[in-house]
Amino acid sequence: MATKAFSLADGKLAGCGVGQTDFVNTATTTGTAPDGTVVTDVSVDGSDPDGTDGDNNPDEESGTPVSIAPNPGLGLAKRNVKTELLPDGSANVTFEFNLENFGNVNLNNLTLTDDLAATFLPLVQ
Ligand SMILES: [Ca+2]
Ligand SMILES: [Ca+2]
Repeated sequence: MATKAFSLADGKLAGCGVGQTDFVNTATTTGTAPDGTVVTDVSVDGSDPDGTDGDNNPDEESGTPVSIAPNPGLGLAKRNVKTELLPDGSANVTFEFNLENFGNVNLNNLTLTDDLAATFLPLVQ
């Protein structure tokens, strides 16, 4: 038996399907004999292509489960979009906030707090 290990894009699963950490997947192999006969098989979960029955027939097919550990991550960026000086000496300041889920699970109960008073007091009205 010849065995060759393959990796998928250097082992990195892009995105990992945010909100999903459990997957089931099958692979397909195909080969062509010298007489042109094409043979193919769909994978069976485990390390033996013959499955567990030992009958020299690889007709078993089953998905291989993959579980990726939950890895929550959240990022926040804030920028000053515009600052307008008003005739009365006050200012209107417009901020933009961008939140990004950097993890592989959904996040609930998101909150965003910007304590303007901590920075601009006593300017905040
Ligand atoms: Ca078999
Ligand atoms: Ca098979």
